[in-house]
Amino acid sequence: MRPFLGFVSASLILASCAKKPPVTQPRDPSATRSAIHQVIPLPRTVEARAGAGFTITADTVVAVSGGDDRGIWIAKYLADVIGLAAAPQPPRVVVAGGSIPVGAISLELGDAAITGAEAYELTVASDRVTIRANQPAGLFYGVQSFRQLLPAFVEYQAVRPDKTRPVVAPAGRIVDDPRFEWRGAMLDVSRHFFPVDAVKRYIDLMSLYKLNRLHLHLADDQGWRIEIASWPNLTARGGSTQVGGGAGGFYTKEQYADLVQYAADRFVTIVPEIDMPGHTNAALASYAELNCDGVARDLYTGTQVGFSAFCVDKEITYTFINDVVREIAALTPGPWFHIGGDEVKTLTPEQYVRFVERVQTIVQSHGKQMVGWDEIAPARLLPGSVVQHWRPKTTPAEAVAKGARVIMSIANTAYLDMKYDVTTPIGLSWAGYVDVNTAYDWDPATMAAGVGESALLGVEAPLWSETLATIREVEFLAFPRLIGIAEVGWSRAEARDWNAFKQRLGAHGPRLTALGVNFFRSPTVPWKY
Ligand code: TNX
Repeated sequence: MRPFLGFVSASLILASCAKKPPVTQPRDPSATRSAIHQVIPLPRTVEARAGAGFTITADTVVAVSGGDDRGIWIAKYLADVIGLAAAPQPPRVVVAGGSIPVGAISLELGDAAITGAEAYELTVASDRVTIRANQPAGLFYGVQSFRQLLPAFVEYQAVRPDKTRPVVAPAGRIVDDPRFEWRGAMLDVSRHFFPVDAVKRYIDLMSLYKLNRLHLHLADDQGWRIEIASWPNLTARGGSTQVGGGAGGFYTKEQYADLVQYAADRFVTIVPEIDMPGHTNAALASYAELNCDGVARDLYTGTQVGFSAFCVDKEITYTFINDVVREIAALTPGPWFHIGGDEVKTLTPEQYVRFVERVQTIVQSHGKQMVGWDEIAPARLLPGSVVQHWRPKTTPAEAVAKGARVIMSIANTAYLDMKYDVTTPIGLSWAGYVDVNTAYDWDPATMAAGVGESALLGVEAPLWSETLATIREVEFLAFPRLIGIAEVGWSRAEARDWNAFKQRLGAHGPRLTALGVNFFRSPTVPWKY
């Protein structure tokens, strides 16, 4: 009821200013007002308030206070998001000394009532927007929620053709924090290689929905994708092709470091994965000595799995792994190193477990915590090690009993490379079809026996790239399902509901379109245009 009364009073205010040109009146005020109820992921509390919202004009500034360099960076990020939507130049960023200018969008670090490293409070009134958080990550997420209150046309990079529509955020207040600390996406850059700019775009889209981990699957049978100075053939040969025989590619150390920084600026931690002991044909093709028979393998451009494995009883294998982990760890400020460990079909269980335990020691010796696919559960896991659960019908409960924490990525709910339905032209279907509803409507705490809330680090949506050659194809499978998974990771299970989510998701259609995202317009979602 309040929003409706608010709309009436806003109209009266506009009517009383009748001398002003009518161009400041939104064409569809109800749509603007409802934006606060369409934020994704669903915030902890949302309150629409009566009265006019906040209008961005040529005089609007973004003010930072209590902030450090990160606060200023976030303020500039917001100014860039608003861009030219309301004026011939983006809003000015000012560092507020004591007083915050009237009409400012004010980013305030410290003194937030809601605690938590990623928590924030957002208040929109007609004379001011206040985003308050105790940590920079919270400010950034407050900015992402505020962004979603603005009209979708703000997202266009170009100067907008219709300058008669004001840029208004509806009045209200959001107080918010996440359910899980790990809200991830995984991108397989091995089966097909994706250049730095494509990965940056993925990071941009992830951060709009408050995802905070990007797991990069950097090595598999078809390609080795990161420069290792001590073993240069890994990229020279192992990075030279991909599925289908294309040119492949790899990240230089500088490019990887640039990606890490780009992600960190957006509060996304990169989790590098070198899959081993299986899924290693690219390395086995690059160095003969890593094979038990001393013969280098041919490069591989097909899509079979399970045929390759390191020679786990040879010492050079561990010299190699130590060099690789050391070089990647040195470029990776995040605390995790993912060792893969999936689908090993050519080793005995004893060989496999011995290998995982030894590699775990190497990973920890370089200051990182080991993450592995759920096959690692039988190994002796050290404190801090993490299991990524992907196989339907199994449970990593034995790892939980040993103190490990779990990331939920079950293939028949969270795999973005599964087709939506029988008509989807790309993707796989070995785990079944995963429509938007299936990707959204699950609770991580009830998916595997013996893995409850306290055992969960969070959720992650992997995207394997056997069938994906371009970022357009990546987007088609990731969106909108990744948005659903983002909400699974952020929002309380009891507050989530598919029927409500699909309405909110539908309202994001124009925003995704403005961003140029090649998303699947699932017929199960009532898309707005
Ligand atoms: C299984 S999930 C794999 C990958 C494939 C994927 C395709 C996992 C740990 N291993 O090697 O790319 O299926 O969906």
